[in-house]
Amino acid sequence: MNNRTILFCAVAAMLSVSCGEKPYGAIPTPQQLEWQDMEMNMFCHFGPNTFTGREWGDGTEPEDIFNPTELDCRQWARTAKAAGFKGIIITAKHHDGFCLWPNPAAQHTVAQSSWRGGEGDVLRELSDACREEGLKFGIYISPWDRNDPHYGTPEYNEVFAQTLSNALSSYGPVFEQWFDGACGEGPNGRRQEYDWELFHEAVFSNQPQAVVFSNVGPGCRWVGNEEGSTGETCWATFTPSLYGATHEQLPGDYGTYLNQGDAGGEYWIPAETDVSIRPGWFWKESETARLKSVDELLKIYYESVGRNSLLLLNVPPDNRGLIPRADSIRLMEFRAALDRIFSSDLGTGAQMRRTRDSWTLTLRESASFNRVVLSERIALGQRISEFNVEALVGGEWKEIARGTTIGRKRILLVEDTEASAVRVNVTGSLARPLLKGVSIYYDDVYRAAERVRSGGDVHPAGESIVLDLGAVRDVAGIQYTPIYRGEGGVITSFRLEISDNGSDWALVKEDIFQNIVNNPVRCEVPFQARGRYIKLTPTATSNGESYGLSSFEVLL
Ligand code: FUL
Repeated sequence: MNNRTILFCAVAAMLSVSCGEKPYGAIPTPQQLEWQDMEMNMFCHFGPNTFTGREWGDGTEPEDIFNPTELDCRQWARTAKAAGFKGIIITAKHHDGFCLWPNPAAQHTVAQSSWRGGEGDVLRELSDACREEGLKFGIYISPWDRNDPHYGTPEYNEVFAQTLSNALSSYGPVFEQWFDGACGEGPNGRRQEYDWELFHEAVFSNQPQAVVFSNVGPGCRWVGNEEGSTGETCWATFTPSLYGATHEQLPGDYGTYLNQGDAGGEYWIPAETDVSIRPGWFWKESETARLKSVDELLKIYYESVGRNSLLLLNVPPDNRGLIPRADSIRLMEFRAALDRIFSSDLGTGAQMRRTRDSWTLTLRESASFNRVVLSERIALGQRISEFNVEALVGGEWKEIARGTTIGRKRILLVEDTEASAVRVNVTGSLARPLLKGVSIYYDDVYRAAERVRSGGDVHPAGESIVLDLGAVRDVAGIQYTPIYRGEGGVITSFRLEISDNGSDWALVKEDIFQNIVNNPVRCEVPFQARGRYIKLTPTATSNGESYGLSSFEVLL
């Protein structure tokens, strides 16, 4: 057999696995399939805002403000690799127009700054570092530009296309081109009619394989929020014209439909969930205390990767040009949690049998699990629209979960279950359902937290916070995160009470939050109690007048 025959046999064997099935509806390109399999990428917001503490620079910042004294993109890449990310996307040009590379089409770039004598190039250093670490390299470039004098005139389209061509032809393969849809010009601001055909031509003539992100694709779509949450129903298929969309412009309140996509939609445009590990997108010293916890990151993972989306997690380098130690430690904790949960499939060695639209996994011996992971053969289209999962517990089938879409990966959080078999019944499908895999795991790390006032607030010193869990439940503790936008004092001592009915309270604990004034980070108070309402009453605050509440969470 020569090489070509071996290759032919291998391909024939692979195809026969799909049992002669024909694709249904819109299907992914090979690049989109590969992109979806990346699961988690790292976003790096870096630029003048890193030095001014702003989220949106106005474009008047002097070039010299960009001055990372210890820039080391290899440290970013090593951190990303160790955390399990498969690629890095860098804000090569944010809304302030400053280019992190010497872009000949602009006058507001690293070349005009005194950083490294005008010879520095962040894209060069990061693309090299990604290559060395085996990571893919992606570029964010904002069409909205608050610096470029052409913005708002037809000439800008030409300038922007040159900018794209330059960035995309100078640093090797680019796996994703990220077009930010934001524009905050306001009613009297400049208006730019973007020439998307020209922009796409600039991208694809230089990077034919690139997956293009925008509100409406064509490679992948925004998930519709920046909180890290994909719809429980999430189709990779999407029909932008249903919503009157023109390229990246989507009228009205589009969050929901981006979040869910369309069943049987016209195009394959899977969702990408972008969210920051910190409250803001750019690094700020003051936000180090407000890094997302491992539980919050796991929740984001479950609600993005676990709901048929790719997770793009922003980890912003600081003003030295390094990923801060605290963020890096948090990433490693997150990685360790994922490894602990998902490194052993408790269904290994089980037998899988299909009868009509049900798949039964008979375990070698009964196992305890609380996560069920399903996947659909998406290369042939996304089909399943409704299903349930049953477990064989003590000889009886018991429903443990219900859902709508599956897609590339669906992770179901179920109660702790000890069973000898697991059955997935597809009860709705746009075409013959093709389930690819069923696996089960035990997660002993994640503790779901009910959250009150996630937006934060400042409260008068004596005011209690009450959280209603909706039903009497076992409670494992609370978490208090102080400081809301730097306002208000912090709670230094407290009383915690619990109640079944909201009027008869039992004391759970009276205590102090240790070292909270000097280190106002999230404080955890573990305890075991049962009830429906939890009340936190401050008995003292640092300024005697008020307290800031970033969040109050109950651990279940
Ligand atoms: C938004 C931007 O306005 C933010 O600054 C950030 O870049 C985020 C990823 O996208 O639309």
